[in-house]
Amino acid sequence: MISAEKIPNNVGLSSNKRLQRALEHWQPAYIQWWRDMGPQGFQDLHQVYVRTAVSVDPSGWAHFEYVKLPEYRWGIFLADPVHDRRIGFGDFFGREVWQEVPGEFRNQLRRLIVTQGDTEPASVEQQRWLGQRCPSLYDLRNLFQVNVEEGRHLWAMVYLLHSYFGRDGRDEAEELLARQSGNRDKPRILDAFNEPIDNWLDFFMFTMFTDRDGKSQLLSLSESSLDPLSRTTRFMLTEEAHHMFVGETGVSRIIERTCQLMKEAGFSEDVRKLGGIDLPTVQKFINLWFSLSLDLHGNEISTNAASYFANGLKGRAQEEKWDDHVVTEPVYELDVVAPASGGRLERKAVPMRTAMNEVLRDWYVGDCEAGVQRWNRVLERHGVSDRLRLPDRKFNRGIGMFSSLHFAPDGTHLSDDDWNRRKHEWLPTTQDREYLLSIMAEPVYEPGKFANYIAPPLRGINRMPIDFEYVRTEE
Ligand code: BYC
Repeated sequence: MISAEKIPNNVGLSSNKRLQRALEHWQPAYIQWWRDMGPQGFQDLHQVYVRTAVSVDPSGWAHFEYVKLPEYRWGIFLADPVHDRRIGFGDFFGREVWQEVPGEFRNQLRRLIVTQGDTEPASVEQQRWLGQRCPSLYDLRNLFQVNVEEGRHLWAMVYLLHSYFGRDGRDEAEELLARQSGNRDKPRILDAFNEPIDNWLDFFMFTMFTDRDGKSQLLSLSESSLDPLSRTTRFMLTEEAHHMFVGETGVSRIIERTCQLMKEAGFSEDVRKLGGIDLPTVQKFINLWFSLSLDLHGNEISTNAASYFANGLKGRAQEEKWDDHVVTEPVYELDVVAPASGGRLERKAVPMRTAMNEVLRDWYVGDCEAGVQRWNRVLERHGVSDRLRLPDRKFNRGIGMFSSLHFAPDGTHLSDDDWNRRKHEWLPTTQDREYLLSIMAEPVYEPGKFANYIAPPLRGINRMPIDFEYVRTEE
C-alpha cells in the first residue's frame, strides 16, 4: 500500500511510537548525509525517472515516477512472512525462527548487520561524482536508481538496528553516517568500499562484481534464523538484481562498441585511437574488481563463519539446495599455502563449517563466470577471437591466506620482484585511468545520445524509448 506516512513502510511503524520517533530523528541526519555525500550536482534541480518501492507485492515495488533525489521515498519494506518458517540450518535446525534477537547472539548479529549496512552508504559515496561524466541520460538514471536503492538498503539495516538493538543500535546507526568511503581516519569497514569509483568502467565493474557479492551475502543472510533480517534481505535482493543488470549490460555495451571500433580500425586492437576502450583495459578492470570482491567474502577458514552457521545467523546461498543442513561431519577440501614453502600449495581438508566463507565464494565465482561467458558471446558474435576471463582466485588478494603472497592471473606464484615488475600488465595503471577520464570528460546529457565508447542499450527502462528524457531539469 502507498503510505502517506513520513517514512513509507509495511512494518506498522505508526503503531510503534518509540521506534517511529527514533527513525524520524535519524531521518534528517540521513537526508543531510545524502545531500553532502550523495550524487554531486543532482540534488534539487533535477528530476529523475526512478522506480520506487511503495509495497512489496510485484505491482508495488515497480512503481515509476519522476522525483528529485532528496525526495525519494526511502522506506522500510520487509518481504511477506513465510507461514511457520523454521530455522533452515545449523545447531537449531528445524526450530521456530526468532522474531527477537536472542541475547547470546546479539553481538554477532549486530556485527553482521552493521557490516552489511556500512556497504550501502559507502557505495553511494564512492559513486558521487559519476553524474558529471555520464555516457547518457539512460545511464545517468540507472546510476541514480542504484544510488537511491543503496540508500534504501541502509534504511533497511538501520530499521533492524533501531528495532532490535536499543541504545547500541541507535549509536551504530549514527556511525553508519559518520564513516566515509576512503576517509583516512574513519574509513568504511570493508576494503572494496574505500576504493574510488571515478570512471564508468569502474562503476559497471563494481555493479557487476561487488553488487554480486551483495547478492551472495544477502542470499546467505536471507536464510537467517532472525526472521526480520531474513525478510528485509529477501526484499533487498529484488532490488539488487537491477544493479547487476546495470553492471553486466554496461560492460557488455562497452564490449559491443569496442568490437565495432575494432572492425572500423581493420580489426586492430588499438581502439584507443578511435576513442574506445580496448579489451586489455576491460580485462584489467575485471581483474581488479573480481579480486576485490572475492576479498569481501572474508577468510577462507573462519571461526566466525563457523559460528554464524552453527547459530543459524548466516547460512549458505540457497540452503534448500543442500542435503545436509547441520553439517557437523563433512569436510571441505581446499588449497592452502604450505608453511614456509615459498608459495607451494597443498590440499587440506577442514571442517566444512569453518569453510562457509569459501563455500559462499564458490557460489559467487560460478555466478561471475556465467556473466563473463555472456560477455564473451558478444566477442564471438563479432568474430573477435580474444576472450575475457576471470583471474585465478589467488590473484591480487588482500584478505585471506593468499594475501601474503603474489600470484599471476593464471594462478602462478610470483616473487615480490616479479609481481612489482608485472602487476601493471594485469591491473589498471594511472595512465589507464587517465585515458578513461579523458574520454569521459564531457558528460552526455542529450536524450538518445551516447558517448563514443559505449553502445546504446537494447531497450529503454520500463518500456520507455531509449531517447526518453530519463533525467530532466526542472522547468
Ligand atoms: N575488508 O573471520 P573473517 C553489498 C575482517 S556487499 C576488511 O573472515 P568474517 C553491497 C573481518 O572484519 C555485501 N576486513 O571475518 C555491494 C574480521 O576482522 P576482526 C556486504 C575484512 O567475520 C555493492 C577479520 O577480517 N555484506 O551488500 O567472517 C553496493 C576476520 O575475518 C574483510 C556483508 O559483508 C574485508 N574484505 O568476515 C552496496 C555481510 N573481510 O573483527 C552494497 C556481512 C574480513 O577480526 N558480513 N575482514 O578485526 C559478513 O558476513 C562478514 O563480516 C564477512 C567476513 C563476509 C565480511
